[in-house]
Amino acid sequence: MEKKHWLNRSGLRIHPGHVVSLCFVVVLLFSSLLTWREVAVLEDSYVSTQRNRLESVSHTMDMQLQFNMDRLMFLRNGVQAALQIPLELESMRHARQQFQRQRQQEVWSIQPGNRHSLNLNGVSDDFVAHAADLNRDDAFLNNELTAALELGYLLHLSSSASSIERRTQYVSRAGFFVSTDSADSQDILSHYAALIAEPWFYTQSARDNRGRGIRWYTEQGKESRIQVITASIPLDLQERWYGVLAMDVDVSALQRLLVEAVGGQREGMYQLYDSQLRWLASSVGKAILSDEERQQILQAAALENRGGLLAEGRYISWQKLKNFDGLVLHIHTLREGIRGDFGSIIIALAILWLVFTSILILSWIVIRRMVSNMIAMQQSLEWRAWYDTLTRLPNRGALFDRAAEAVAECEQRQLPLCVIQLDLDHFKGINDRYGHQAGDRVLSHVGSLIGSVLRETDVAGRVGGEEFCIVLPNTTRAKAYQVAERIRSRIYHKELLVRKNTTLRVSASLGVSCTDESGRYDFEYLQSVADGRLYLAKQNGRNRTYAEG
Ligand code: GH3
Ligand code: MG
Ligand code: MG
Repeated sequence: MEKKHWLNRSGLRIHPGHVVSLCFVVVLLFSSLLTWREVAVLEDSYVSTQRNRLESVSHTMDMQLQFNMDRLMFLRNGVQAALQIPLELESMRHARQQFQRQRQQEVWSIQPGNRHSLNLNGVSDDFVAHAADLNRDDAFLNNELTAALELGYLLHLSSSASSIERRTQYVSRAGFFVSTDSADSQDILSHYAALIAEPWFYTQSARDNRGRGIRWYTEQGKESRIQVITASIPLDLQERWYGVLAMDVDVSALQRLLVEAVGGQREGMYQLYDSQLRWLASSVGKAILSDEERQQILQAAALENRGGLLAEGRYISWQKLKNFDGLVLHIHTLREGIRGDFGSIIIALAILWLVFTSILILSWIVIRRMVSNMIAMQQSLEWRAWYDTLTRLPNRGALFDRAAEAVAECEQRQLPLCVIQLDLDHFKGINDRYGHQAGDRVLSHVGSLIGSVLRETDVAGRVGGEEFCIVLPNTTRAKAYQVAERIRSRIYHKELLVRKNTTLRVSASLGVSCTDESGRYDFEYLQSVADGRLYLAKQNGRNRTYAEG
């Protein structure tokens, strides 16, 4: 009778080893999940720290740029006011007269009478008449000339060496300009022709710039590096486009602004790009964006004002500026990140996870081994409880149990059942002559011989020292006699080597009893009848089978 060693609850068969493994896997999963969550939270806070740093740099830059944008707006509003109500000064009238005298000349220049204003430089009526975007309409010209002179005052008085602007100009569609850079007065014709060919001038028509606000223009110079960027705003009054106010800003000045804004922050590199993601300035070093990163940021910047991406071992966060048509980037390599606080926490977490996982795996191996040892021990104990270790046949208790089951079943189905009792002949003598060990070998040999003769449904067991009992369900007495005889003959004819050069022949006496004699389905009764016949066999010479008497 083999009992299962499985845990058997609510119909589920679960191997204890599997339960242990499952528990360890769950613990490992949970610990990994927790570590992963921790890393994700850390990563979020790392990203937000980087963004906050970038935001503070962008904000500082925006504040600086705001001043210049406000100045451009202030100049535009001033010129608009002057267009509406022009100052009627003697010097203005004089300048207008000068213009009327010179307007046919290829180039002309009007110098106001004092040194507090800037020159008006212009081209001929003929030039204006032949250029597409230009228009010299006398009805508006006087006011515009006066306003441009007033602008000259404003520009002259408000120029500041610390400002980031290199030059501010007003370029009129009526064929003249005012510039804070006096060098522009030297070759008026080619300078003006160049001005009206600039995108920041010709894309400021009402159709091209519907918002009429400030726009930034970056122009790639002859060298690959951009030197100057231009903020320009159209000048309109009563739906008439007079010209364009433009402020050139040196990229080196923006670089200065960026470095000032970055201040003492040493982690990573800050960079300034225009809206097309052309590099303008860096806090340290040069541009290092790959084409792929450039594409990714351009796509994201079309939808968002700020963002970040992890690429090629570095984290890039970016933010659009409010007062400049461009972005500030913060590039932080993972190596720098690892050297920082976040890196050390993540490394500590990874080491913790590794140590924990190793301990877990080690204890899993130990516990699994313990569990399988326990199961093997339990199996062996269970087997020993039901089997005889020498003959490997069921022991007395197991045989009685199984015999009772077989008897009950045959009784229920009214089938014949036979019992054979077997006792080895002169076994004491074998022990005495060849030793106890040889006797044991004989017992083991006889056990396997009996087992080899029986059917699946038959039960054989060792019921005493050298006594065996065999239960044959659904078997008639005649058939049982044949089986008993076969067993007896096999035992007798199979010689056994007990020592070197010494073989031994054993014999057994057998008694057979059967239910078809008395009709009694009672195992103890059947066994006692078989025992009686075994006794007869012993008395009548041994090595024989008795099935009656
Ligand atoms: P008989 O033909 O009348 O049966 O003679 P016998 O010598 O076999 O007599 P009996 O059945 O009384 O003797 C049984 C002997 O079997 C006694 C004991 O020494 C021996 N024996 C019982 N169990 C074991 C065992 O496990 N190992 C060994 N070697 N001998 C055993
Ligand atoms: Mg005996
Ligand atoms: Mg005996």
